[in-house]
Amino acid sequence: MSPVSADFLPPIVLAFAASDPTGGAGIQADIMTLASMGCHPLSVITAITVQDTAGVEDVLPIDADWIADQARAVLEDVPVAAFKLGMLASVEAIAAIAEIIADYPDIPLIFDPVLASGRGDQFANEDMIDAMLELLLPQTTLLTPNSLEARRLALDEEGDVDSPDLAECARLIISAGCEYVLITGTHENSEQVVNTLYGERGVVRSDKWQRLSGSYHGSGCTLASAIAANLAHGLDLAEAVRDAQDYTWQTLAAGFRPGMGQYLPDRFFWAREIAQDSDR
Ligand code: PXL
Repeated sequence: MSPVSADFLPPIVLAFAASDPTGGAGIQADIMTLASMGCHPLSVITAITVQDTAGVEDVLPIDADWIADQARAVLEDVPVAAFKLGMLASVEAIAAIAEIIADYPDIPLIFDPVLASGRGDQFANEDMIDAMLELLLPQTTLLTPNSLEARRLALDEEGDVDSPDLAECARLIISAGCEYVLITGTHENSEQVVNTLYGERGVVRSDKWQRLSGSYHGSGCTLASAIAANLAHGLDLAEAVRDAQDYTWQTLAAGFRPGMGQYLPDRFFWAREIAQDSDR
């Protein structure tokens, strides 16, 4: 007997991101998070990286036409409830993706602006940042920078970066065209991690989380994908952000260290809890 009817469809999320062979970040993180949260992931690869759990050695950007072809093929076939953007490795890729998502203005877009890894590997140059601001921000429902990325994306009227204050960064980022920005506080020198969601009228919600002692790879990808999953399930934006932080914190608390470098989030922590319970 099948518990699901023949026409059942899980909510479907299309993620554009780069391959991370460690399974910590990138498209692998998106796929695991979306699947763990009951969504079906569509995945468009934007770049291939060479890395281990300690750092990135190389990045091969995928040709922009190939990115566009991957996306168009699935979009013409399958209904999508949310878009999620991760690492975009060239100006041409950013332009191609911006053109595609412009054809789907009603689909929410969660954009994690991956400018560098948590370990300091740089992924975006100034031209790419300009292209993100000009072509993608105006189409973004929610941008999810960490505080370092927020400071690089917050350009004042002269186009200069000069604000250390995160509320001011949020104001400048929203004036570049996105609806909401969630600035994560892992890199700030605070006892707890404070993540703040801003909208056009200022702070929407601010959540504090116990700071975990390990160094983690893939937390930002996990958080942005979890928000996309929640929006695809129909949650409103503030609730999607709150629940996704809770999920992400649990993946980190259950994190494991498979190699010599960073810890990886366990996106399936709940399945292991169930398996343990049934072994008892
Ligand atoms: O965590 C950001 C990130 C996203 N995507 C890929 C990465 C990283 C960080 O290293 O490698 C592919």
